Amino acid sequence: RDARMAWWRQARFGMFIHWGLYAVPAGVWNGKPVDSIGEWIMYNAKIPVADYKKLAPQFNPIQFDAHAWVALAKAAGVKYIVITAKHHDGFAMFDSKANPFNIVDATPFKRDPLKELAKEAQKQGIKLGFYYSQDQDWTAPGGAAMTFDAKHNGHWDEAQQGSFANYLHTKAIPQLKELLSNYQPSPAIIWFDTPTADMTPQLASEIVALLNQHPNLIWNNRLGGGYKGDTETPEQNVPAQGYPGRDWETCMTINDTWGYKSTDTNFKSTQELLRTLVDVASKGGNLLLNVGPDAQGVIPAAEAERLQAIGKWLDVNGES
Ligand code: FUL
Repeated sequence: RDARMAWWRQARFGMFIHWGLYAVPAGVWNGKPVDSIGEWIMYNAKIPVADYKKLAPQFNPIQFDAHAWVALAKAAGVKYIVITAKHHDGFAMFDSKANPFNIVDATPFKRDPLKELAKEAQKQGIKLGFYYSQDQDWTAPGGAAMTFDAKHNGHWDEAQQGSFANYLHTKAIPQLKELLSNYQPSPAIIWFDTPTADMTPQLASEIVALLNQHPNLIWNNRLGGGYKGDTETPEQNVPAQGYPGRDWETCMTINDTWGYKSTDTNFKSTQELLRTLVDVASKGGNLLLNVGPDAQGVIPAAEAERLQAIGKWLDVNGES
């Protein structure tokens, strides 16, 4: 385990990328701004599955440039990138044979950004990990939803009804297999998220059996089913004492959203971000700092500028 975690412990700084179909509405639905984080727009606006799926033909991020994204990450001084392969909306940002609701089959773009990023990451010498929402999937029958409002088990559309086990067996596990075997090099990290009670220990153990076939893989504490994973994942905060005896990584947004929102310009200053990075590092953790590229495939300038400024500071004051 120590050998497996060695690079990660030294890394200290990573770049999170939340990119998906939600970048198309960018926080606005039917002409009205939708409150809260951009990648939750389907949930917060209770968008029917069929309507949400209509976003796919509109998604054509022709300005996406894997080389530029990885070069920005390098300039920022991060040692790894974690990108959303599939968020809670169920849309796969990769070439998936397991499910047609993906960027290659359902959009005019037809390219696999994860493949392009894997190649660039290898070329430029940086690790790449995939975020995968294994539990919540709002467009797959049986995919879970959070139950803040308890109504229909958190769902709002008949099309979401179904068996969670069936969803796992027909979509989540097959897609995880694709992510673990179709990329060169294979991902360094799988970043799970928002486990619900649907993820029983038995079902989670099926995923763990798959993960165990990849001995160098690092995965976080959000699988569910009682599994602790390799890393603690405080969100939008730095724990006062860190996590003695555990590896941990604070994930944080630069503004207030993870997925792109056209109206969110509440960017933290470079100074504040640097203080957070130093605070995290001094307590023995990693900082996974998020950017939310837009529907054209561009990382917002205000975010890119801050990353570059952090990298400049690290060049002068950092260890490496
Ligand atoms: C949360 C998710 O629900 C957010 O959308 C985001 O991905 C964040 C990193 O984790 O729990």
